[in-house]
Amino acid sequence: MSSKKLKEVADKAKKNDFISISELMSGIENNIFSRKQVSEYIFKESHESLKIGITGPPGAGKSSLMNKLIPLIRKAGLSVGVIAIDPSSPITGGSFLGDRVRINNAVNDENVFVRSMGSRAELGGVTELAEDFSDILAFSGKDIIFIETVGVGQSEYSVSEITDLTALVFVPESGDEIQLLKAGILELADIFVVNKSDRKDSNLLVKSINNIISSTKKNIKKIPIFKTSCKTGNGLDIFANAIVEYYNSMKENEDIQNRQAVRYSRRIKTIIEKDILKNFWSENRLSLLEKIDKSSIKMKSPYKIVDEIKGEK
Ligand SMILES: Nc1nc2c(ncn2[C@@H]2O[C@H](COP(=O)(O)OP(=O)(O)OP(=O)(O)O)[C@@H](O)[C@H]2O)c(=O)[nH]1
Ligand SMILES: [Mg+2]
Repeated sequence: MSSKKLKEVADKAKKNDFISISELMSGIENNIFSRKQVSEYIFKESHESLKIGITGPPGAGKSSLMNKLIPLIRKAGLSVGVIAIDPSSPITGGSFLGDRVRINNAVNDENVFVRSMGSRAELGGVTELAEDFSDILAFSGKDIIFIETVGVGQSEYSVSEITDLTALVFVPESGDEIQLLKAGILELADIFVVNKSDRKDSNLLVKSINNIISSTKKNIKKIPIFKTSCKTGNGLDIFANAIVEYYNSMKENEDIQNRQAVRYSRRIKTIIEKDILKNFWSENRLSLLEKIDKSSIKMKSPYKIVDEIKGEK
């Protein structure tokens, strides 16, 4: 794609043109625009947003929560972007959130942009793509950007790497939360949300989360717990106000500033690693790898083959 075309698309995306925002995202996803080129246009102007990871067990109500928070955040005059990483969907690109993801409070609002992503991209690629998408949303002027991921093991870690804050959503009666908390995920949480608080045992859950927090070394007072119900609406305004407050104080929040610096250097490291690998695997080297068959296994140690491949240009 020509850089003239990219400039045109980027200029329009910056003015919040819906189609151009989508075009930039799909362009990166489908290798029509290079990440590097896009980054040159957008990077300097993608630092004003607050990026929040929303993660937790399947069905905890993450999408419902965002759906309810959006109008409240909009009332405070802020715009919203959502990236939902949908592990069950094999489809990447273009698709807007369907019924499954329950975000419909934003259909006619040009200051809300919602994008779902499949997770079929190569390992690590989903996080990288989500990070690029969130930069594009920031560039288009979105103030708050939510990134939803289902908390199944590894994904909490990756979402916390690309966001300013990570909210862990738990529900009473699921039983998963204690396991998750024990597994060290506590270290990643900046905010706890106990959703479905219309159900019984939600106070018990708040209590057990509090117990777990106080039995670890992490500074307890810094992790707030919000009790919400998307069914009755309880607690949603408090949570939404807290998000607006985080946004307003983002520039003075040292934790967030530090986290952004860590993110920046991690990103540089990833780019270097990818670049080196890409340059390494020339056609000739790949063909040596392809020649390996059953007989090679007994003949040569893998180290020997590595030397041979390295010796090739
Ligand atoms: N009772 C009750 N049900 C809720 C609440 N929040 C969400 N739900 C219901 O919980 C189910 C799952 O909600 P989702 O918002 O799709 O949950 P999710 O965490 O985004 O789910 P995945 O993306 O599939 O992991 C839906 O049937 C919602 O209607 C709540 O506060 N109370
Ligand atoms: Mg969801």
